[in-house]
Amino acid sequence: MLKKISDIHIKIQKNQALKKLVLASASDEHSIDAVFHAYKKNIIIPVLVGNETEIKQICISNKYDFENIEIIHANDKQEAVKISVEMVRNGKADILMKGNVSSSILLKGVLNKEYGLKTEQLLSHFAIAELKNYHKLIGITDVAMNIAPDINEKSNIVSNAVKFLNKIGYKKPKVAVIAAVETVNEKMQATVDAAILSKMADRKQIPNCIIDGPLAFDNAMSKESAVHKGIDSDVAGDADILLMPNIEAGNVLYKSLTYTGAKIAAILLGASAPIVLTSRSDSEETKLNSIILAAL
Ligand code: COD
Repeated sequence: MLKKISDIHIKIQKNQALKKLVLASASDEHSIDAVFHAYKKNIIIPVLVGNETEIKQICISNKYDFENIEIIHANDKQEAVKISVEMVRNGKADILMKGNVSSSILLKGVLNKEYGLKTEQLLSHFAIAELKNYHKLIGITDVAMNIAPDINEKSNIVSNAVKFLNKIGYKKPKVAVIAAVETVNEKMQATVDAAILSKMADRKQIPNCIIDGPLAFDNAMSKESAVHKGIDSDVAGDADILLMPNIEAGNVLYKSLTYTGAKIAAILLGASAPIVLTSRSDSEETKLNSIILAAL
């Protein structure tokens, strides 16, 4: 069980071969900062793709030695995404990272049938956060890719998150399916979906995890709050993953946490390679944490 974002840093130091990371549309100071920090920590070797003049200017003004760094010029953001995605697809890089480009342009490149990184799995976004008042890291999904997932997509989003946590050592992560209330109300689809997902986990249709829901955010995060409402649940107050009902709820939660002091890392799961997909406004620290999570 990981308690702090720094636990991810420790984990990576133990078992890591150097990965090549390609930064798509690299003319972004926070992203370049994060990439150079990860480079100095011996976690990745960067390739910077985008407007060469702008990239070099950022490196010079931040005193980064780019002499040995591969910089590939692209005429615009779409071209930068295409070059970067193709590099990963062709095995010339291990990790794709979003730079100064919108999520939807990057994701369209990732989903491109000819040169993209699509697999048979659904792609989904997974963030992991260290909060002041919670006893361990909490995963949050999907806050940035799937807009209004149906029950099938929600089940795939949970599976992606569970498989990832299984891979890094969690045997049976606890998943709280978030809704506005903790009882099933047929007028609130999120509560109906939550009940179905819980039963799917009971029947091992979604294996290697414990799922409970619907749970409101308060009883997912606080045992006391759950007990107060008479909810008897192994997940309440001890969740490892929050499955959010849709992108709006997820994104608002993600940004509320980011802007009120949470430490966060975020990646895209389900593609043929890990993808660092942070918000352009995220801090250099969040981007560095996300690179480390992707490399892990
Ligand atoms: N996983 C796998 N395949 C997918 C996924 C997915 N999550 N989403 C779409 N596809 C496939 C479809 O099956 C289809 O074959 C092809 O991709 C195109 O599907 P469309 O037409 O639904 O895709 P687009 O290009 O219109 O939209 C896909 C986006 C990911 C761009 C879209 O869902 C989107 O804009 N998501 C939100 C991104 C965003 O703005 N985030 C902001 C928060 S930072």
